[in-house]
Amino acid sequence: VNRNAAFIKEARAFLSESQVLTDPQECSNFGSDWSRLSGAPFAVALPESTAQVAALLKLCSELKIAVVPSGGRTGLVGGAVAGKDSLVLSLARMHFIHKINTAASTVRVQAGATTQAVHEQCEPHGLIWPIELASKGSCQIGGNLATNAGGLRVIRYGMARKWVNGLQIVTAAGNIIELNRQIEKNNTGYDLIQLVVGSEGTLAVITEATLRLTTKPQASTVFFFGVDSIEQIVALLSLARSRRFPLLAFEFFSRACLRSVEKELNRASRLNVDSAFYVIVEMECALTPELELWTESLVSSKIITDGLIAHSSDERKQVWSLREGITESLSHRGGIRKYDLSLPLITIQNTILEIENRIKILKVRADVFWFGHLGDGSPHLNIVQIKESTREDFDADCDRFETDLFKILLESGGSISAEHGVGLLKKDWITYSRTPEERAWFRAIKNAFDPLGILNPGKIID
Ligand code: 2HG
Ligand code: ZN
Repeated sequence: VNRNAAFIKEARAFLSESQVLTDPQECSNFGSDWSRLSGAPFAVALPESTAQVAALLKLCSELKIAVVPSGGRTGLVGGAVAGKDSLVLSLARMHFIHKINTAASTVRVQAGATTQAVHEQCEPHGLIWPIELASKGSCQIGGNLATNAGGLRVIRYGMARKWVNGLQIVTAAGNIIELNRQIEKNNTGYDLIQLVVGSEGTLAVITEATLRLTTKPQASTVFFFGVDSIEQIVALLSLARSRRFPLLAFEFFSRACLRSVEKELNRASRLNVDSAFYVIVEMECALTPELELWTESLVSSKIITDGLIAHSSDERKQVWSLREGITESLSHRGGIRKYDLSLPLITIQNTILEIENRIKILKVRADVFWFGHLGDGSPHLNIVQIKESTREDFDADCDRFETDLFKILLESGGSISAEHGVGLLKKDWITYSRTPEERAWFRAIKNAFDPLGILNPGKIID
């Protein structure tokens, strides 16, 4: 407590009044993310320059204060949740975006720029930073990189780590380090940029990044299909891939997800046949008569139950809004557990069936929602409390189920987290995805970067 008071006094010597927040309501906002956990830091700092970030970290090192680096806080595993005696270091005021370097096809941005603002900056140049997230209006580049964000275009472009050339970081001790400011090639030993990317704020604070850009697809076609089973979705994936155009997206959701979006957000599907699952395929090519014939052949060969091609940009938006609205539509219903599974595609159907069976056998009193990135082998499973169940029963049911779920993942060669990271919520299960040797390296690396253990303590591993 004395340390906290000392921090506030000293921080106010180099930050303005509005850059250090201590109001409990504001602290709890900044200390929480989109996961079911919430936090209550003692203060929030809003630096406006890298020098101020460095000064803050120096001070926190001296006083041994835990620091939770903070972006748009749209994460789902509690990675940005801040404990009682910690400081939230928000990058929100550092959102400058430099001019696009068209020759290099890169852009230098401060960590607090929102993903959407970066997209908008690139648009007039025919370039994209290809990380496409439903939360792009709120999430920030620093957070995208710190969590190695995935999203809706991973099948085409990979995750965020592929789209960064340089990072400016501030270490726990308060030193500013440039990791490959703007050159393309730098084959000089360990790749520290890639170590920091995905480290969830446990190794350093990202203050700036040089993002790698690519050209906007020349054309794309959006298909919306109804299908009866996961098996058919995988068959459809094979067929879509053999069209020899790159897939920009291959997303799925269950009937229950569609109902939820229809009911909660007033959106509607234009398919006529009611199906167990729906699939959005976006192909990087213009619509041709051949593709229309292909869609018809999918119906006649019973791979799909129904299908349509989005012809106008409104229709495309309408199809995508069904998928993008799922998380929001499920968010006001009481208890919710979110699982972000990564599975080998060859056995994905059996594993999903096994998980469904387990939910039944364990009599989990909840509604079940499957959706997400089937083309990447990464379905999301959301389990939502029903009215007939109390919060206590729901939590107890889920806790029992979780233990079995993660065992199933281990046995199937999957991962407990595909794209959402580990944070606090998946930490207890990391042994299912990482060996003892890997975890020992994690600790050694953490110790090398942050010997006092002040950066986002308790996240990923203890
Ligand atoms: C998505 O793919 C996000 O829409 C959110 O990763 C997933 O809410 C979820 O479980
Ligand atoms: Zn996702």
